[in-house]
Amino acid sequence: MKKILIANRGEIALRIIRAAKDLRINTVAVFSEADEDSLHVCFADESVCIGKSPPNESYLNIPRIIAAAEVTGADAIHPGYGFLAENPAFAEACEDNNFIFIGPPSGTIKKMGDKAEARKVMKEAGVPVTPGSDGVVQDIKEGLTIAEKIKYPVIVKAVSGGGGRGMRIAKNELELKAGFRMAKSEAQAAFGDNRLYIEKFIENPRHIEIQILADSFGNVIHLGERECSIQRRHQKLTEESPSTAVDKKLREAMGKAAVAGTRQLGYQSAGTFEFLLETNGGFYFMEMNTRIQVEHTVTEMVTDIDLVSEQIRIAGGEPILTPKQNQIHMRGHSIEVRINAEDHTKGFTPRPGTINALHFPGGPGIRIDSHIYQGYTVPPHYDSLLLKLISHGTDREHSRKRLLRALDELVIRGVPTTIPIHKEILKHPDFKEGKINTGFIKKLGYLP
Ligand code: MV4
Repeated sequence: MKKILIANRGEIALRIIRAAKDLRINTVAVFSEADEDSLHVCFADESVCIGKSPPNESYLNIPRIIAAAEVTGADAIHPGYGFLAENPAFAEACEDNNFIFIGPPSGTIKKMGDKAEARKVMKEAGVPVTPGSDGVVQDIKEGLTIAEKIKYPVIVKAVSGGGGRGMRIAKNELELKAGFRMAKSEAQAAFGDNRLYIEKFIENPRHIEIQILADSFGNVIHLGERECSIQRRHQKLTEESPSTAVDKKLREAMGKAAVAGTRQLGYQSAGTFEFLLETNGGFYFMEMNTRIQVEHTVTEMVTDIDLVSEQIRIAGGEPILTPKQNQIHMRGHSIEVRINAEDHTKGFTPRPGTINALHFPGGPGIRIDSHIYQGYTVPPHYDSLLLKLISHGTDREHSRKRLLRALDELVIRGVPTTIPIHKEILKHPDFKEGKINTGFIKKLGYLP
């Protein structure tokens, strides 16, 4: 592999360029008209404008990206996260045009995109799944039968959903009848696929995910967990590794399940298993993410493994640098906060604008992944992530204090940011004690 085209923008485009530089691989940036003055264009060896600002005309436009790879002579394409990262048609287009897709085989993306199929594959691998339907639920009559068997509350989910879209909770028959119909029409409108499935609804779970790496030599390892329970509207705000809810025994059980699922699927690349963790310690497979994730950084901090570099190596046919599970050690504790240009007092509304003053914190145990600079204008067309601030310390309290110190040093003027809410979260007595679940942000009172 000599030249990678990065089919993305923002901080993740920079992250990929950095990994490529460390591996002595050349880079091509693609950009929209809105991103002409962005750092990923500056830092890449070459760049190509692929269209106007709306994502459909640029970062989501498969033919333009393939054409940019052809004219620049790239031999591989990294999709980053979001945009085309989990679009099987894009991975297939790369494969068909003889570009290495830096991610898993397109067939595995397709399989995990079908959430009913994903459940089936994981069940076959012995991964615990929530009680629920065997695949698609054809009609409400079948739905009612299943719900009676697994007992209410249940949750109706769209087969093509994920990330929280197209779900309905039902506490009884009446709610299920209404919820089933609404979920069906919502799923049809959102995904052009009205197929549904049903699961037992787990109340106030934690969202815990396991990072895996799998190469073409049959090496499959897990890199421990990330605690991602602090979310609003299915968008994560704070992530950490390790989780206060996971001990060595549970980590081994969840890791073993993730490795078994990875092998069953024939998956190769970096990937993530999302689990729901019950208060009693039971865990259930929810979804598999076939991309590099925003929060991969906390795993990098505690394992000292460069996940993007591993992703590139694996796609290039090389083995994982640390291919054996007993070589993986988690050291200390890492916390990440996502700082967005938005007004958290107005329901987290995005507020694009120009950054007219900027100061980044530093010092021991602090990492910043960001594409912003003084004078940078946050465009309105894409998500409003400004920077990821990540701390590392010997233990959770050390990491928490370092992150608060860094948040106090951080100055961003010109756009409102989520800095204040992060300070509030980190100082909250429940957070300090590690007493968090997916209801945490609602409890703070910022959401309806
Ligand atoms: C669930 C659940 C409870 N029980 N499934 C939300 C995102 C999507 N991946 C699935 N989600 C959930 N699925 C069962 N059987 C609760 C959620 C859920 C959730 C999960 C993780 C983090 C935050 C959440 C917020 C609301 C609901």
